[in-house]
Amino acid sequence: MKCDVAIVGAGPSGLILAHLLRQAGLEPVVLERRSKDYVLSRIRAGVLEKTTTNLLERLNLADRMHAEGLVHEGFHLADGEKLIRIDLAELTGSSVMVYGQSEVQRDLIDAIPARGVEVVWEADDVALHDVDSDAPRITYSKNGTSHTLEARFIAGCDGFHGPCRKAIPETVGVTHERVYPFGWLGILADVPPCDDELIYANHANGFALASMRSATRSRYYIQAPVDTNLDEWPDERIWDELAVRLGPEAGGRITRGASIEKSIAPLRSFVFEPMRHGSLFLAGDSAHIVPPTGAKGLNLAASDVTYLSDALIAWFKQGDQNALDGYSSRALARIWKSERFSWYLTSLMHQFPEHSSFEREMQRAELDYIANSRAARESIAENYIGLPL
Ligand code: FAS
Ligand code: PHB
Repeated sequence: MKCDVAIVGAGPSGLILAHLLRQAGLEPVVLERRSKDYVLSRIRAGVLEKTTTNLLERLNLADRMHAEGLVHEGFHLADGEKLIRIDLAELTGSSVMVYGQSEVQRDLIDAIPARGVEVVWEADDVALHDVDSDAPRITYSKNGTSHTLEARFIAGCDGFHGPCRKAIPETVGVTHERVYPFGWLGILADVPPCDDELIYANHANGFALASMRSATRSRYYIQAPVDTNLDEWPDERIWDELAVRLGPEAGGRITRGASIEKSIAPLRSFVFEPMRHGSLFLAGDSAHIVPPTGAKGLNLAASDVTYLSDALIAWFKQGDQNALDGYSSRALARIWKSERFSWYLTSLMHQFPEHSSFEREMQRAELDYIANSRAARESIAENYIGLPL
């Protein structure tokens, strides 16, 4: 089988890229290890920057998002005593969209048949070959039958654990990483949110986040050890802890109910460079990971594939090599600034085992400065809505 661009991974990176290339008349093929239902079942990001919503509008796939998504013009930082509102609208004139990644994936997947996007679900043993040549290929198996997919380019949209980053020789790639000494224990529950906006809380017990998926479905997180045994965290214990960590104002408004999903996710900052090797290009989590504190993961995937699709289309349509040659450095410039913001907010809002009373006082002073400085709030706001492409 032959195609223009072979895309490994049907997460947001892979599917948005596939739709963008197809919209330009190119022939991508997506190879996804999991089933469609499995991909749809994953609970992940919740906040979309204009970077992402603009892409869905460009693809004419934004109708349900505008109908069901929640436009948020602000969010709060909680310091254990009070809420500090970051007024996105007043500080930046912009906003973010609260619309779960699962819903983005559903919109992308539902459009596959009508748009003629080819996706091979449950593709096993994906292996890349000759990526540093002009004729790269991918071998894989499906239902026990072996296949070869020839393509002019390969897009590695296979997330942190996929094979594409590993296809770049260790002598070429450079990795930058910070693993945090804690994770996020998340729950999803069909109860109304405790506030109209998101609340990120710094508390002596640990970080907490009050988020949502709709006016009737809430998403909460608490900082917890990565090796936490979820059996030791029945719902009531999580609700009790959230009530303490979110502070007296918001904690008192929590509506309790049975969790419909409960999971623990590790936190790391990670960047791999370069994001290109020969005919292989990396996009999304295959090249970088951010702690979800800044709500950047999905949105960085969107900016990567904005740059990459523009460059691939320019190559196929005008033979322009420059945009492809500049892809890695252009994407990394935005990635590093988002890595910084995600690291900053994670460092500000979480309790670290190695912190002394001095570092804890630094966090309190930073929060007090933010509460009393428009300039500080404006900096946070412009990063949270997403820096320009
Ligand atoms: P993804 O990981 O989403 O997709 C990669 C795809 O490649 C997957 O479908 C995978 O099955 C497939 N794949 C992997 N190996 C393969 C192989 N060998 N062959 C074929 N296919 C293969 N971001 C936020 O902004 N906010 C959040 O709250 C948030 N929460 C998260 C929680 C968890 C548990 C995780 C893991 C991530 C979270 N993220 C969050 C980040 C997340 O949203 C990512 O940024 C986003 O999914 C990135 O999209 P992709 O780059 O497409 O990678
Ligand atoms: C979520 O709703 O899952 C969410 C929202 C904001 C974040 C992280 C996660 O920063």
